Amino acid sequence: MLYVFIPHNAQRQKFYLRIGYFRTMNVTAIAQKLDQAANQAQAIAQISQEYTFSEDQAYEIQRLSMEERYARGEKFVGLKLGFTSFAKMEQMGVHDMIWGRLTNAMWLKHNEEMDMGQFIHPRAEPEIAFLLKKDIDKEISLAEISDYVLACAPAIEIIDSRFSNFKFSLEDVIADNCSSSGFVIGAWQPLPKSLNNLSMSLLFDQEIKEQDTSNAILDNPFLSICNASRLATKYHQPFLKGNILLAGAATPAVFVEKGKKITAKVEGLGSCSLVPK
Ligand code: OOG
Ligand code: MG
Repeated sequence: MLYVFIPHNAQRQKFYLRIGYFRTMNVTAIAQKLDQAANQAQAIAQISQEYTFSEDQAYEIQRLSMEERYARGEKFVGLKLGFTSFAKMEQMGVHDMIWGRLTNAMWLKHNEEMDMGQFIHPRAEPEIAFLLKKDIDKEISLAEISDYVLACAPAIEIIDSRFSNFKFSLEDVIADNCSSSGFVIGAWQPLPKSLNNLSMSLLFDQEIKEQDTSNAILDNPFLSICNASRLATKYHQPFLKGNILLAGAATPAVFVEKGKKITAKVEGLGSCSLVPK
């Protein structure tokens, strides 16, 4: 006769939790799950609730989840940085710069209608975008920026964490391609000598929801290009002529409201808008 001890519920839960820590993670399966969550606009539980995993593993999950998008025909168009301002780090409780990949399917047109049904709990951020005029294959310095960057523009990023309640660890959000889900870029402007001390604001209809200066982005938005060049090189991500970069939000992100036109304004660069429907 074999007796099997089945602990009562609470103990059993703890037991499985402990096994979870040692379970080997199937990065491809997790990447597919995240991709599906994004594609179907259905939130999922944080990966970190089930597994302990490293930043490098998180970037590998991100890379694999992008493969799913590319297989459906989406094209890589550039990079984004996240948590380049203290306002964003404080809002999300995450204190390290992160980077993600943008595709053509995320790129909305100025004044385009944004279908709320395609998002879980979208938030908007005021950003600055850059356009490359030359392939970047090394870490570049501030002095080299005008050799590599053609133009800049005001931008809105729409982030939409695939995790319930927009809650995540650093590794979770990296694996989730840094919550990337949409963006709009205003008219390209020639690169000024400095992008410091420019007022940046996010409006819903006429109401200013958030405002700060461009210095909130790494003290100097041009540093986002240096950082993106370093990260793209480190992770062997091609970052080429014609690609774009979103430098990271200058202010906390704001939940999008149906019917309220979103506008980002950057002093001297103009504005761009989206209409959530
Ligand atoms: C992560 C993305 C952060 C930014 O501009 O700082 C980001 C998130 O907050 O969900 O895009
Ligand atoms: Mg952003």
